[in-house]
Amino acid sequence: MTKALIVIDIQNDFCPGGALAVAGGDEIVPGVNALMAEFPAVILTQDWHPAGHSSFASSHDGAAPFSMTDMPYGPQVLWPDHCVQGSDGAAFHPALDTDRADLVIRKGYNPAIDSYSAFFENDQATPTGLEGYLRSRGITDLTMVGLATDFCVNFSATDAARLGFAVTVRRDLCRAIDMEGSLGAAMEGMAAAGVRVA
Ligand code: VGL
Ligand code: ZN
Repeated sequence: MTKALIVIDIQNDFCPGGALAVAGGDEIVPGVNALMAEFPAVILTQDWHPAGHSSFASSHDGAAPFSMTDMPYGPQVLWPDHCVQGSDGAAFHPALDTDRADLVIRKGYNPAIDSYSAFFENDQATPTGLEGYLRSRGITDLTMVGLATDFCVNFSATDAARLGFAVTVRRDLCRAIDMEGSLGAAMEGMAAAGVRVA
């Protein structure tokens, strides 16, 4: 058994003061840094959108942030502009220990498709390459922490479980957006997919 810690999207825009701030997002940083010491492999994900990304409400005439739209691949929440490539908001939280990371995997760079999951874009078909990386290193067990519990952590954890990895989500080291019941739905979805929520 080889295990890895997957640290999801601990970036300035998801922390208080950021463009898509998650309440208490910064509180988890010390605990995440400490947990890295227990893992032989540490992987960071980074939400990384081009300006004018199709998941931004500002790219859709008259659309309000947090409203829904229909994309060719299915329903999609329209977000405030966030994590624009190279911006301060896209940078990792300054206190996050990024030096420990073996790999930083960026996602959401395709202008036409959002990517919550670290494994597949939101069309649930286009791979990011993370699965191949983990398998070629012989990694079978994943622990996930980060932001946001109900979006990127949820999609990453359920995809990983479906791919056959043993997945644990450390709920104490995650924080949620929780819009319109999204946290409850995420907890149910993760349980149904066989994710262990600790
Ligand atoms: C995320 C919404 C949009 C996340 C990323 O990291 O959970 N949520 N982009
Ligand atoms: Zn995003």
